[in-house]
Amino acid sequence: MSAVVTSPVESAATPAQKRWTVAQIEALFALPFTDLMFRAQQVHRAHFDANAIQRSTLLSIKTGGCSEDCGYCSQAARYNTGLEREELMPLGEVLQAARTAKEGGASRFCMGAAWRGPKQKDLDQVLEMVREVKSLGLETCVTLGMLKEGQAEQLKDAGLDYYNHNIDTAPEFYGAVIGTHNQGDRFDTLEKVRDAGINVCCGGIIGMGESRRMRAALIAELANMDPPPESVPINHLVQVEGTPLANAAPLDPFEFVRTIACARITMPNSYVRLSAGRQQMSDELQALCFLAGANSIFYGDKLLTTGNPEADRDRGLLERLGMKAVGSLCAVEACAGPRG
Ligand code: SAM
Ligand code: DTB
Ligand code: SF4
Repeated sequence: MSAVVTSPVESAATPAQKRWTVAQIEALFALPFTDLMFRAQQVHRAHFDANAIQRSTLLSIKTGGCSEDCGYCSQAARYNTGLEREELMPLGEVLQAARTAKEGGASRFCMGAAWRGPKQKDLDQVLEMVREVKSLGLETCVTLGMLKEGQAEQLKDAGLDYYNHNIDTAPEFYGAVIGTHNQGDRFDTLEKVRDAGINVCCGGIIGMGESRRMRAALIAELANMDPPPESVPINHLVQVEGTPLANAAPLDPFEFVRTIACARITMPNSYVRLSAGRQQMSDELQALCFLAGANSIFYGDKLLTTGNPEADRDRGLLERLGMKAVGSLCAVEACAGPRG
C-alpha cells in the first residue's frame, strides 16, 4: 500500500515560504519506487526541460593540507590519503583550465580550495581568478570554506555567480562526520553568501552510513532554506583510502536515486546536480538519476582530487539518452541557449 504523501505546510512564521517536515519527506522516500519516480518526473517537467542538462567543470585551485577533519575528505591534512599537497594555483594555469572547460562545453567553472576558510591575501588572488574566468564568458563558482565578514561582498563585486558550501548531512549526524567545525558555522556562511546577493550552491553527501530519516532530514534542511539553494549538489560518497569513511557500508543504489527524487520534488526550481560518485555508477544508474530529476552534472575527467567519467563518455551518454546540454552563458554548439 502506498504511503499518503501530503503537500508541504505553510509556515506560521513566514507565510510565503513552504516548509517540508522530515516526516513528509520520509513518506516520499517510502513510496513505491515507480510512484516516487512518477512524482519526481511530474515536478521536473512542470519546471524544467526534462531533457536538458547543465554542466559545470571543477578545478582544485589549492589542494590538500586542510586543517579540518571531515571524515570523507582526501584533503584533510590529518589523514594519510597519499595526496600530494599543492599551493594556490597561478592565475595563468587556472585560466588555461577554464578555457579548456569552455571549449569542451561547460557553462560554469567551479574553483575549489582545501581551506577552512580563505585568508585575505589568498582571497585577493581568488578574486582575480573570478574576474578573469568571468570575462571568458563562463559562469563562476567557488568553494573556499567558511567566509568572514565582508568576504562574500568582495566575491560578489568580483562577479562571482555561485558559492558552493555544503551542509553535507542531517544536523544530528554532522558531529559524527566532522568535529573541527559545526553545521551552524556552515549556515552562517550560507547566510553571508545569500545576503551578498550570490547564488547559493548547497547540498550534501549520501552513503556515509546515515539512516533514511537522516537523508530526509538533510533534504528538509535544504528545501526549507528561504529561498532554497539555486543549485543542489547531491554527492555519493567517494570512498577514499585513509579517511575514516573509507569503509563505509555500501548504499543500495535505489536509495541514492530516491534521494535525488526527493530533492527534485521538494526543490522544484533548483538545479539538482548528480555530483560526486558518477565514475562508480553504471550508465543505467545515472539515467535513473536523470529520470528522478537530476538536471546537472560535473563535467570533466576529474572532480577535485578523485576521478569523474571522461567528457567523451558523458557526451556519448547524453547522446544515447537524447539529452542536450544547456547553460545560461553557454556559447558552444551543443548549448540549447538561454538558462532553463
Ligand atoms: N573546503 C571547502 C569546503 O569544505 O567547503 C571546499 C572544498 S570541499 C572538498 C567541497 C565539498 O566536496 C564538501 O563539502 C563535500 O560535500 C564534497 N566532498 C569532499 N570529499 C568528498 C568525497 N570523498 N565524496 C563525496 N563528496 C565529497
Ligand atoms: C560538491 O558538492 N561536490 C564537489 C564540489 N561541490 C566542490 C566536490 C566533490 C569532491 C569529491 C572528492 C574529490 O574529488 O576530492
Ligand atoms: Fe577541508 Fe573542505 Fe575537505 Fe573539510 S571538505 S577537510 S573543509 S577541504
